[in-house]
Formats: sequence, structure tokens, C-alpha cells
Amino acid sequence: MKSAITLAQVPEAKAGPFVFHQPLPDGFARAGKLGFDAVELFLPGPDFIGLEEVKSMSAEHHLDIAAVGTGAGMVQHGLSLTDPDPGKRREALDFVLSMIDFGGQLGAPAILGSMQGRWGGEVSRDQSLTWLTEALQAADERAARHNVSFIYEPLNRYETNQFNQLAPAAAYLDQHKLDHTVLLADLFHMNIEEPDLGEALLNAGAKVGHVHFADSNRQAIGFGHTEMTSVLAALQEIGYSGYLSAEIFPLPDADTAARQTIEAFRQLVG
Ligand code: LER
Ligand code: MN
Repeated sequence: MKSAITLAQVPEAKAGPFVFHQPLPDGFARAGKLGFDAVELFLPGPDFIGLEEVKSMSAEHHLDIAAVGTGAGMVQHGLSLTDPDPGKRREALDFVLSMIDFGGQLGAPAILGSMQGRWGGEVSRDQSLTWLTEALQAADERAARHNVSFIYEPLNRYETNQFNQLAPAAAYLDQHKLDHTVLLADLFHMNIEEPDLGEALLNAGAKVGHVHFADSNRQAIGFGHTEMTSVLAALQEIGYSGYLSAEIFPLPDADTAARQTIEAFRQLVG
């Protein structure tokens, strides 16, 4: 397993669960100094920074790009893949595909979290799932072209009503033959939705493709009360070799949260 930490550049997500909000050269430098394996990028869009610039910071600080988020489409532009307006849905899909292309050129998968939206009002559950499936099929295909996976993230009930747990999401990916799409096990969402974190990971098995490494209160591992021994044992048992990426609040401050994360990672993973 490899360590990663989030770098965000989206002003609307200033209060969100991302560790470093400093300009990217500074964020890369801080993450590199602490010895992380990679960074996860939360950017306003694919044109925010050139690929060569990212590659150069990545090489300079010995940090891979673990993944790129797509949530700016929601927090900056109010876009969702399940919006009743077909124009908005198209815009949302174009945004997600453009982030897959951006990440793909860096060898990094894109994540679908908040952009999955929710059903309700004039949109039935069936209708919303049909739209989500169409979007995921396009995303899966686009990611495959870049030889990367696409990451689908079940979120807790306060953020979506599409999928809140790993097991139904895994069955859904299988049912629709989304073979290049993997699940994001965000330990914060799982702490709310799963009866047992270790069991949920064991059942999801090879479908787990990315982990958001967050304690019960969405702070660095060790600052909350999630029991991590069984979580790590489950990840080891399923042969998980991907990232444990800290998508957490920068509390009490970003550097302390980052240091606590890498210390917890070393203690748990070795
Ligand atoms: C995104 O990875 C996530 O976990 C959501 O809660 C958006 O903040
Ligand atoms: Mn997450």
C-alpha cells in the first residue's frame, strides 16, 4: 500500500476535507518533505495547470499522482450527472471526461464523488440510475483508453442517495460490466454507512481501487475513533496495493494533519 495526501486548488472547497490548499509548488514540496508516495489533486478543471508543470513538480518531489477529483464540477458549477436538465447532464459528463483525460495523461485515475448527484423530486430512482449508468459507461470507456481505471465513490446518506455502501455499488458495477471502474472506500463515509468496515472491505475484495484514509471525524487517522487494525487486516487480506489517500480536514492545521497521517500510515502499513 502507498501513501497519498490531498492538494486542493478550488476556493469553494476551502472548508472541505483537503489537506494542503497552498499553491501547488508549495503543496508538492510539503508532501514530498514528509515522504508521501503521491498526491491526490482537487483542481478547478483540466486547464488549471499544464501537464508538463505537474510532471515537473511530480518528478522534483518524487511524488506520483494518485488520483484526480472531479468535484469542482459540482462545487464550482453546480453540475451533476443526474441533473434533470439534459444540457447540464452533458456539461457534467464533459467535465468528468475532461478530467479523465487530464489524469490519464499523468497515469492517474479520476474520481466520481459528488458529481454523481442524487435522485428525488421530478427524478425517480430508476431514471437517475439510468443516467448514472450511461455516464459511468462513457467514463469507464474513456479511462480504459488511457489505461487507467475510473473510480466510483459511494458517499454517506447526507451527500448522495445513489449508493451509500460498497456492496450494492460493487454489484451494480458488475451488473453493468463496468470492468475498468473500481470503488473508492472512503473510511469516513464507511464509518457512517457500513455496519463493519473490515467486513465491507473483505466483501468488496478486488473491486476496492482507492481508499480515502480518514478517521471517524474526517480528521487524520489517530485523531478519531475508527478501529484501524481490522481495516488494515482486511485490506491486506484482499491484497489491496493501492493508495491510502488522506482526504481529511486540515486540523488542527495542515502540517500537523499531514504529519499525523504519514506517522499513522507507517505504523499501520510499515
Ligand atoms: C469526495 O471524495 C468525498 O468524499 C465527498 O465527501 C466530497 O467531499
Ligand atoms: Mn472521499
